[in-house]
Amino acid sequence: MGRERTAEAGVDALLIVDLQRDFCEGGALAVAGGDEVVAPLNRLMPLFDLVVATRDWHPPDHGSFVGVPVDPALWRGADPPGIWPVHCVAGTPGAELHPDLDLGGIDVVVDKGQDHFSQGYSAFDESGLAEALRARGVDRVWIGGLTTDYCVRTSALDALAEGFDVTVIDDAVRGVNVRPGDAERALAEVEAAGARLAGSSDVARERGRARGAAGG
Ligand code: VGL
Ligand code: ZN
Repeated sequence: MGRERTAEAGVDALLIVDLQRDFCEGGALAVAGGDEVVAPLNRLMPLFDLVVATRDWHPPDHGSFVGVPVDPALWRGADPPGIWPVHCVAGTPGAELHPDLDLGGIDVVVDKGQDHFSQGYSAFDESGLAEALRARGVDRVWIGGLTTDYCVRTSALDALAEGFDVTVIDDAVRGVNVRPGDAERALAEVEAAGARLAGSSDVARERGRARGAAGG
């Protein structure tokens, strides 16, 4: 069965958030252990009906970058502009998906963060992703990637708000931790908002059973 499952059956999607060079070792906004999420996510990809990868995909003068002047009246979102080093500039090596990520396992790549006047953290912000997932019959979303306290957090909260059943794969995410504990607090927050937290081994076991039962 697998990929031709229809809307009534419920399609399960894996959402890999911003697993890009700039968030990994040697990158412009590297987070501790960023590279470590590649292996578990590669292992999980074949167990899902649909795999979506997002890319933070900023213009070179994005308002989130340090030193870029932004009219505060035009800026949207809770975090102020100008707080991040230049990162994930569209088309540059730093914006590429991690070189060890199994690109062949990814069905759809969604670029976000192009709007000059917002952080663009969420995979669901003006990207059409919720509609695209619903059009494919997706009702459950598993989320991994980078970073726990920003794009994973915001994407998980928005996925819940869009009505998806959400699981965050808690050993397949890593945080920036601008303040110590931010990543942990972000996971607690998404859990309190209705997401499930699960480790990648447990997810793999569950998924194996689900596919076995579906004959896929
Ligand atoms: C992100 C900081 C700035 C993320 C993106 O992908 O979590 N964090 N831009
Ligand atoms: Zn960004």
